[in-house]
Amino acid sequence: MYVCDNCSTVRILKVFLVICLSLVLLQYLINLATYSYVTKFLKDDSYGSHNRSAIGLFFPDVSDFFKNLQSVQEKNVTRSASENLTLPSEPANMTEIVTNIPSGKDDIGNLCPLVPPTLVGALATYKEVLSFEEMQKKYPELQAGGRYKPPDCKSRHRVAIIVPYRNREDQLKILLNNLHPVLERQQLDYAIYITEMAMPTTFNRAILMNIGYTEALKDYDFQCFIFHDVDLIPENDRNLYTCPENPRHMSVAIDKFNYKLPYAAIFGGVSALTKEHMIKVNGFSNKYFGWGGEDDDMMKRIQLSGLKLSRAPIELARYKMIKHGRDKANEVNKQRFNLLYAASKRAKKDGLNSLKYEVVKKEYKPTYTWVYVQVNQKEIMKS
Ligand code: UDH
Ligand code: MN
Repeated sequence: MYVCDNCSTVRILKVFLVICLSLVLLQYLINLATYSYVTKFLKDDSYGSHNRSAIGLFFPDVSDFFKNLQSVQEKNVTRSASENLTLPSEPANMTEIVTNIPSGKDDIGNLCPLVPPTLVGALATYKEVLSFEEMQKKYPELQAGGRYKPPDCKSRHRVAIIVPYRNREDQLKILLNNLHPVLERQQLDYAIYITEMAMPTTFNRAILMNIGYTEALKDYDFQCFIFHDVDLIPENDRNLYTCPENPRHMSVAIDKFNYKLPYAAIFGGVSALTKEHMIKVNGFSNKYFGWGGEDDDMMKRIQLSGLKLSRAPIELARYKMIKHGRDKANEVNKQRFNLLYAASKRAKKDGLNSLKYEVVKKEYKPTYTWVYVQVNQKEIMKS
């Protein structure tokens, strides 16, 4: 009978081999599951399909998938001359920076300079919460509704800042106190709109941005719209609140995300679109009730309509996010992946052209315009 002298070593080797094979199999299954989830999410998305071929058939590597996604994404990013501008010596390319030169020959001579002369660059942000009365005293140059125009020249940019809002009064006060001086130094013809929705409806950031856009246009011929989270405080006034040729993502570097983009295709936080862009993409989807997805949906609309993504330069586009937890009426939207999956199909009929809401109050307060609305979630989700 054959006697094995090395039986224990062979047994150990066998066990080792079985463990290795199981680990490889497990990793394969996990990758496969994650991969099918990610591709489902990007199914009707051009860079999704573009990258599928780059992935190995048997061991799909999800991290490679994301790397490829990012590189394709970056090719789509345009940096305009104005966005790379170093101040004050290098004047920007006029066609890029100008949101809209006011019409009429008389105005041309008195246009504000291409590069606002009083910008200071990196800012120390104000953390204290001033009362609205204190703010009114601090910014007496503001007109009703939080409106401003440079006193000595004709602004090149008519900009509405739209802030979707609910139950964050201290954050709102901090934002206003930081934003007004920046926008004034940028010599903008601007107003700040705070759009709020009545309880108990689940919060819907995107519909509030569509409503802000619509209500601002009823007041003035704004050309450029900056959609702005209430908790993001700009750290550099050279991050211009203007609209370039393509939709621009502005909150590129946020302290909460270690001043890096959390993912390549992000469009949330602060973003800039012209009136023409908004019409072309049919605004935001109205159907995202709860947290998440609405900015990714807009990203799809931008791609779909042939526009490119422009990003503000990372050195300037720096923001502090005021610390906050998850709000009760803004629970994570569990429907968001289903909505995103069909985003391209919905874009033409769900947006500005299907927007329904009721204005409960519209008040031109000393430091901002307040638009308080009621929306009908059931009706919106049905249509
Ligand atoms: N908001 C309110 N009140 C609420 C909920 C939201 O005012 O109860 C507004 C506010 O402007 C806020 C914005 O909606 O800044 C976004 O909500 P959030 O600050 O709770 O979102 P969060 O900071 O998201 O978690 C940051 C972007 C994460 C990546 C985007 C994923 N697609
Ligand atoms: Mn936030």
